[in-house]
Amino acid sequence: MTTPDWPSPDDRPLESGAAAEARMRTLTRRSILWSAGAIGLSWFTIHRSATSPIAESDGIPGQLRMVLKLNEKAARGIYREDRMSPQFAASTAVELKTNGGYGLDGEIDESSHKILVRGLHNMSQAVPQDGDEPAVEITISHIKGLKPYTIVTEHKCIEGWSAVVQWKGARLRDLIVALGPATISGAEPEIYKRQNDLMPYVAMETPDGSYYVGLDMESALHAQTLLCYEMNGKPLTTEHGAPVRLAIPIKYGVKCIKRIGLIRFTRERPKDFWAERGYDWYAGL
Ligand SMILES: Nc1nc2c(c(=O)[nH]1)N[C@H]1C(S)=C(S)[C@@H](COP(=O)(O)O)O[C@H]1N2
Ligand SMILES: [Mo]
Repeated sequence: MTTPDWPSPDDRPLESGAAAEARMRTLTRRSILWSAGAIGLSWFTIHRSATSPIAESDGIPGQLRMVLKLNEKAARGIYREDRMSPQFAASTAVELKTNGGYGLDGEIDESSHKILVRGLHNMSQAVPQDGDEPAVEITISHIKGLKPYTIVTEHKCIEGWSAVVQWKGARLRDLIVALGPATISGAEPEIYKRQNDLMPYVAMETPDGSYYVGLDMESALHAQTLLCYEMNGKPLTTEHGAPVRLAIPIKYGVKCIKRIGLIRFTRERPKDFWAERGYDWYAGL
């Protein structure tokens, strides 16, 4: 098996918990200020409309249009792509109960485990698969060879419980940069410069295909989206998704697929186990 070339990972530092929280506070404060401004302007608008004629376009009075624009700006301020899920002190991490065992039957040997990858810009290293289209095969050592990150974040399950957990693993974005996903134009992928040209979705499945998630590319590239091999300072157990699982704290727990066996970059929105059972596909927090 040939090893894909690994360009140097993106070394932009992951924000510290304090820095992330400080920015969350700034964003919150900023949105409160925008909202206060918007409310003030609304009052002014209503007051003015009651007392004076106003220029209208599209049936929307001028000042009201301004208020709508301000509100949109406030909302976008909160949903910036680089917004961070809050991070916590390592001492607050607790044992995560196991939840959801789809796709985890039997034991898996970490050293021989292969993750199949499809939808790359360059598939020349693809290996034939029994009765299936060829795929590039990567191993856990490829993932462990990428720069490791540790984050302490809150895992939130749609069932209504949550727990602070410490995760260690590689950034999915670093793997995406290393592998080079297919592009819409067919040109070489430029992950940071031309994100809009990348396949808009990432699909992941367990080796047996019985659990599967779909991610939007923007969330897959998020700095806190990790391919994890350690939880709370210890190697992952089988029930928690060994040899490698996803931690994606900007989404609900359903997206944290355990025991990843396939990664695929795709133009179509991938199927998603819990979305097929009535939950929100995006599942963002
Ligand atoms: N392969 C697989 N991954 C999965 C699930 C599953 O059933 N199978 N359940 C999901 C759900 S709903 C949650 S809350 C988390 C739970 O992770 P844990 O068992 O490590 O607590 O895993 C997610 N990933
Ligand atoms: Mo969950």
